[in-house]
Amino acid sequence: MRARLRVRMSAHDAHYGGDLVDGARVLALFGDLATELCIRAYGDEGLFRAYDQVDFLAPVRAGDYIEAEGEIVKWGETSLGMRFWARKLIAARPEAAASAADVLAEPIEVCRASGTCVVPAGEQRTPHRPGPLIITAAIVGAETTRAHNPHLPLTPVEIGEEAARCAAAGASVIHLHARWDDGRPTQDRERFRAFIRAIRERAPALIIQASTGGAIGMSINERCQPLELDGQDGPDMATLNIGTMNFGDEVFENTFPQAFDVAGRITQKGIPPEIEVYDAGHLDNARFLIDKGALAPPYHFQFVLGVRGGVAASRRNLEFLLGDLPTPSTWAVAGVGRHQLPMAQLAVQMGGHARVGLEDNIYLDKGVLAEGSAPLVARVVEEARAVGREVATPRVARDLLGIKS
Ligand code: KMH
Ligand code: ZN
Repeated sequence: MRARLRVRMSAHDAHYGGDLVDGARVLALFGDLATELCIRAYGDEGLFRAYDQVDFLAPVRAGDYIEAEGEIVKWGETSLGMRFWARKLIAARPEAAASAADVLAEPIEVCRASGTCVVPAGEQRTPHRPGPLIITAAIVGAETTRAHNPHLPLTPVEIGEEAARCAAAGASVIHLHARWDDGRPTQDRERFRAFIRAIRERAPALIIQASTGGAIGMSINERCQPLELDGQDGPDMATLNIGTMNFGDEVFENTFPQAFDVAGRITQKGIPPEIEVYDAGHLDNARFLIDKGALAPPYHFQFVLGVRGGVAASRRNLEFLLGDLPTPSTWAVAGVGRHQLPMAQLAVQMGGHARVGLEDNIYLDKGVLAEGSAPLVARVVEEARAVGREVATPRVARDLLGIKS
């Protein structure tokens, strides 16, 4: 949760020689942001208890335009951890002329701080605390190879054990593709059956989300084979891809007739689709399917950000996409490559859900291969703890995603 203010420092604010504004004036802006965040979070102004850090980084003068922002970074029972920053966007230039000012090409950071506010339990009127976090582990995918990462699971036993490790680490959903033992991608129905059985033997509560995207170049019938499995062998949910796009050097084909076809097959099975969004226009495509009655609420979106051919993985792009989300929806983010953990962190902070795993990223840290997807799941759990967010069990995730069984 974020708040923003933009103000012009006036001659009244100048306190020191050279029209210098005192630091307390910027802290007053942070105080107003803290108050807004408390109101947004709990419907009450709350109290600023303490700053744990304040850095004044550049001078502020009368005539400067200052933009200040704050965000909640930790949710406690009654306390809210917050961070603040202020940037100069326009600088007065009295040396050029009494009324001269410059729009700065690069804003200058003038102050940074963090602190804690308190809203007593009895005064929390409208709690907007983010709910439990669903962590999806995309453990295999169709593109990653053993040459990329030797920990990629390929056989039913390896898939089952990897899914169980992810469950133990905190994942509630497994996003599942299938592979042959030699690593070739397949959507073969019987191979999926073997994978699903191997997972359910070891971690029966996990939600299994079958891919209907498969690998580039597969036909829709080929891709949809996991939807032919029923009961204990069938998936709990399935992905729905709704836009044709460049996918690296290839083309991932999902024409409108194909998207309607797959949406129909998923809906007929009585399981919820996860709508995959790789590009800004895909939300409009989703809305088209909704308007035509092919999808029913509540909707669940996965923003797969950072595919070459789709929208880049950035906070700005995520905020833009969220601004156009159909209601009611839940949403998750899957950042690709080095964006995976930063985007997961963002989703955790912003109240969304997160997908991590070797399908989208092979590294745990820069230059350090992840020893499977479970260590990546564990990182997201750490992040959830750091912001005070609960991690959803598979049972809770089933309710949030509208899975019937
Ligand atoms: N393998 C990608 C081309 C999905 O799982 O639904 C598509 C994909 C999407 O992974
Ligand atoms: Zn996938």
